[in-house]
Amino acid sequence: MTGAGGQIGYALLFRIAAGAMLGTDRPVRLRLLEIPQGIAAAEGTALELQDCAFPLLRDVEITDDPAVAFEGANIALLVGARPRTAGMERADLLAANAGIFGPQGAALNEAAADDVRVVVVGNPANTNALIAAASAPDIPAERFAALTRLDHDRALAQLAAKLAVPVRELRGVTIWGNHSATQFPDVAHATVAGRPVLDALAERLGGADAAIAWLDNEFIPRVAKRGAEIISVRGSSSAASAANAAIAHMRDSILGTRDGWTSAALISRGEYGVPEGIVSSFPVTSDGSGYRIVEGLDLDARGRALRDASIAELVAERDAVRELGVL
Ligand code: NAX
Repeated sequence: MTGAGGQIGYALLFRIAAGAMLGTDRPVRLRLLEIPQGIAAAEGTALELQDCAFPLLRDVEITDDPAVAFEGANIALLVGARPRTAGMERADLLAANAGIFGPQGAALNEAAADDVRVVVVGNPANTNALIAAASAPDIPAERFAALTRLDHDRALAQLAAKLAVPVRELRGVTIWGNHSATQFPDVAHATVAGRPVLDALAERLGGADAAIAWLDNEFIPRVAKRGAEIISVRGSSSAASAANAAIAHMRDSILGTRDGWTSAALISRGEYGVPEGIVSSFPVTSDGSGYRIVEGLDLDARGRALRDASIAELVAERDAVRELGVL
């Protein structure tokens, strides 16, 4: 795990060590990668991990060397990233993160286990995942994902609240596109207790037009901008919910998805007309061997337009990174 001294790291490590990601029968060895300024925070977390006396936790190693961190790694959680600071242009942000995710991808390529699975949490997550995958030519590209499970879970929670149903009754929600405010949370195929969500919303809100208006004016912007809402209320960005989503992403990749599909950002091979080579969020399932894109869903004109706006942003990020000579 990279960025282990940060706030998501603090929310992630204890749950992983307790067995929340791989099950309570699988021992865990943690390798924590930090930059030199973050090492002390990671060391403090390691002391607390020790004090929990987790039965599954075999070993914690802290390093600032990616080659050491990724040696033999089966799972890589790439959380640490360079945040946007005042006055920083998008190109600067992409360049700074390319300087992190390029070398980390190369180190994974050299050192990780043959079965390594990688999820990128650090933002801009989709393009960071693209850079890491491009820097790891020997690792199949489908083993790299960017985290959009938090967006997926936010969408489920908003729908469940509106319909006054338990989250477990919902299926078939999809996040398309970028992990950013342009993402498209799509409920066109979603069901609640087996019935179309659109019908249930229309019934509850007084008609199909009212349902579409709620989706367009409240649901989509609320989910897409939930990160900013958390920052404004909490004073800092999502940490425990992001950690929970990273655990759910990896758990479902390894143990398999149940209850239909979830969302993750994977490298497009042209599915749904998404340009090849872009890391976009899609509907995905896993039988335990890793995520695969669910194909064959219809997207209506409205859905396609919303999704295409996010894809355009991803293409622009990819092009900006190409201009930097990174890809
Ligand atoms: P923090 O700033 O608390 O922690 C980040 C840690 O990463 C720091 O300890 C820093 O020293 C370390 N780091 C920086 N560069 C590194 C490198 N090259 N190698 C190893 N470690 C390095 O941020 P936190 O709140 O933990 O968020 C981490 C990342 O997650 C951010 O990029 C954030 O934007 C992103 N998020 C992504 C989400 C998603 O759903 N994909 C949601 C939550 C979060 O916003």
